[in-house]
Amino acid sequence: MINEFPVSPTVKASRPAPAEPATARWKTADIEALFALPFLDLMFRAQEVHRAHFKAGEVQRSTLLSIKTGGCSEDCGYCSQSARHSTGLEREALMPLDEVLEHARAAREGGSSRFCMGAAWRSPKGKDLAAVIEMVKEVKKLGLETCVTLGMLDAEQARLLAEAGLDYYNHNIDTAPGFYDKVVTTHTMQDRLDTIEKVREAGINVCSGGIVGMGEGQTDRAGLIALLANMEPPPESVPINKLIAFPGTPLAGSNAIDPFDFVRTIAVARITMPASSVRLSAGREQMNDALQALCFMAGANSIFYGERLLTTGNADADADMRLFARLGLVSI
Ligand code: SAM
Ligand code: DTB
Ligand code: SF4
Repeated sequence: MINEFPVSPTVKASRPAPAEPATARWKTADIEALFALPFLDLMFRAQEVHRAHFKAGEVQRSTLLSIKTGGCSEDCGYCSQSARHSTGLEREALMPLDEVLEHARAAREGGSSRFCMGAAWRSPKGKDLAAVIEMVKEVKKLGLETCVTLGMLDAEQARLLAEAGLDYYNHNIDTAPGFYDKVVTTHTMQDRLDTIEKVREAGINVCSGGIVGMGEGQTDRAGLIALLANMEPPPESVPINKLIAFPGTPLAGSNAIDPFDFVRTIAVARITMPASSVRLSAGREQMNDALQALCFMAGANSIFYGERLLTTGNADADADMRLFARLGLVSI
């Protein structure tokens, strides 16, 4: 276990944030001011907001499964699954339904309440979407909530997923608008926002968040949170990922984010999106117990649980349950 991260200095945003409408609920500047608060003041405010909206100490668990790994056409700089990076990952076919259900049953037995299926697609093709729809229906029959992340959707695809009873669609905006094209060039932030709008219009809960530690500055982090918090309504679920620097990806050499800046990002998400679940997502395997405890203090009330994320390892499940017991956290 790595106990601490090397600390990178907080850099200035690469570009000025785009102009915000006067009516925006949260101005990037106000969010930057939250980031700039003394750490203990920020944590106190996050706790106040958290306790006004949620039972303190209750944490929801979701289990991830990669149902279609590798060979993706997109060039997202952080991602092990892009066919454009030499990460050594093999392209795999879509997982058969019975195998998916085996994983889902194991997730239910392990105590997860939601099962999230991820596919390395720019967007799903008709035949593939039909297969995923069967997965959603069958996983729901096990009594689990369902979430899928399949890339961009059109309105009809979103409607079909809603009809299948899908509970959540994950589509992260990943970073600030001004930083996005430094990380991804094969699609735009607007493409991401369009999909989120279609998911929302279809009546599916939105799961959208981002990644920190990609070389962005505090203003970029504020821009990411502002975009999420100003959505009408904000996403029901907000995953905050710490970059997993995967060998062979363009971002493999990124300096790790200062762990306190990671905690600050969680706290600012909690304050600006008081009614949303904030998920302490990728990167927990590299975090010690004390840092994770700070993330829960900052208002994280959801985790990915189980031995794997998509292509990388996750924190040990038994160690998670020991940590929950030591901290008096309760799974919901
Ligand atoms: N292809 C779909 C898409 O891009 O939305 C779904 C799968 S994609 C792997 C889902 C999310 O995983 C990304 O939006 C990103 O936030 C997160 N992710 C991918 N690689 C990551 C990494 N190395 N570290 C942290 N988060 C990562
Ligand atoms: C999210 O925000 N994080 C998850 C899930 N949504 C799909 C994915 C994390 C992926 C981490 C790198 C990997 O395992 O490939
Ligand atoms: Fe493809 Fe999604 Fe990875 Fe981007 S993040 S390369 S779209 S799997």
